[in-house]
Amino acid sequence: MASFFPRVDFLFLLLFLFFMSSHSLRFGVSRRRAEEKPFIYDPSRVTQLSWSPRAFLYKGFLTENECDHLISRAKGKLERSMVANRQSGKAMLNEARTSSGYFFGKRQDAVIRRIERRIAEWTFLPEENGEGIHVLHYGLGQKYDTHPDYFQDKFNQENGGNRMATVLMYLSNVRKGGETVFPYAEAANTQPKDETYSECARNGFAVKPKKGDALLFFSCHVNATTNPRSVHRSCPVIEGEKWAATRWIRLRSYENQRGNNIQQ
Ligand code: PD2
Ligand code: ZN
Repeated sequence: MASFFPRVDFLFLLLFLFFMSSHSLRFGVSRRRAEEKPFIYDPSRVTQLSWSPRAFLYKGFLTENECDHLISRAKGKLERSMVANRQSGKAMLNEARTSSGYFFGKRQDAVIRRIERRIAEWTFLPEENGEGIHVLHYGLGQKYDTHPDYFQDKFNQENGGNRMATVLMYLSNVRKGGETVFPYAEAANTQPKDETYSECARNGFAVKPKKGDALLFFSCHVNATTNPRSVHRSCPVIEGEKWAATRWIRLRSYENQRGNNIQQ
């Protein structure tokens, strides 16, 4: 009888361990751990789209959960997007841009920190040069007409210099429309397009939004002068809605002396 009790204890311990491991699987602990694995750049997922402007697409750059996290943290805080005035740099309402948006602070939470680090690892551009991630929402018919991401005024370049590159992350799929189009890209009219592209995307190099994908393009040449071929537009959403997030990267360190709330 005396030797029976230790064996019961042992069986109980085994049952306990089994319960704990299935419990953590069920509640996503191991899935969360998997997502926190260090980012390993996978060149097979990156396509070079154009040399002028330099533009690249990374398939599956963000996980589904990361996309949903950015959307849920921005929802409820969105404000109508503004456009910087060319001369004064003042942010103003403009019918050319009808989306709404929300700026996160840099390193605002653990998921955002992880994404900011991943962007620096992919682009080889310093994390400190990045602005806070900006979430954008486009409802039906909403768009952003052709514009550059670089500034033409002096005021918006005081902190960190001009915007040299943009990482645009698509946080949702869009049933129709919502393409990002580069009308003056060197590859503009060689891209084959079928009827799944909207009318707005017919002229220019077009990228269709796909949840998790990230588009990197450079607004400046390697000598830091601005590249007018980098201008682009976001086509009106025709069916569904579009969520995206931008990370604008400056020529120099951008560490928030004036806040991150620059709108263009
Ligand atoms: O939402 C887009 O596709 C997009 C594309 C290019 C947005 C912006 N630029 C922007 O907000 O500057
Ligand atoms: Zn833009």
